[in-house]
Amino acid sequence: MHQYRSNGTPYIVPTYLTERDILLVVDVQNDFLGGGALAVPEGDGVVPIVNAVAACFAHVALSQDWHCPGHASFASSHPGKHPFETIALPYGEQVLWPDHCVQGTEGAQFSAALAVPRAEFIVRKGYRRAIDSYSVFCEADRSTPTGLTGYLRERGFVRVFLAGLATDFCVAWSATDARGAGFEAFVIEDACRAIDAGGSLAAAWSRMRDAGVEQITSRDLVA
Ligand code: VGL
Ligand code: ZN
Repeated sequence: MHQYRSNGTPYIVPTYLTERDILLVVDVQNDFLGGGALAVPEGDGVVPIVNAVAACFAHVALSQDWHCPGHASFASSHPGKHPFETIALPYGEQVLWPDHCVQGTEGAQFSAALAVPRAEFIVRKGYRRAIDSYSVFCEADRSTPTGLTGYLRERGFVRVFLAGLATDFCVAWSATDARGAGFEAFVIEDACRAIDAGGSLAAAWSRMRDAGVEQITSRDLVA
């Protein structure tokens, strides 16, 4: 079945899910939720939607932002720098963040309200001190793989559906990298929330559309 985006171009609605589809739940961790160190506006709103959508999938994987203390993406690691400023790192420009998702901390744990007990795989990322990783597939140096591509290929998945936080960073980078790795990619828009700093959300959707990422909603999946 075809439906049409607001600009008139068609996209294919996944009317049914198969054994070759996997839901990738991106970074639904306490630090990105209300009261967290890097709370995404209205981030908590994704949790019930993710829970409902996950029930439709035979296969679910989770990602977990998992930084070491003193990580290069933390403003606190760069004297005189403040969160949301940028800095030049060897691999390019890096946005600096408040300390967040530090390994083993409560902030790095998945939300207690996330109810996806069937998740089969957890990908951790951003654990190398000198390299950030928005993408669940490939770190910010654009060459260090997380291993997820190999996992998904070995399991025979064809379509990757993405939900979680944040739309304009980890979800967007993961979705475009999923396309680059040869998967079909669908972002479930209402199951995501954005940081949206300096136009980052519009820029992310533009990059995703250029990469062939499909934009759907949970209503396309949940009857
Ligand atoms: C994220 C900023 C820093 C995300 C992770 O999950 O979108 N954003 N680390
Ligand atoms: Zn991070």
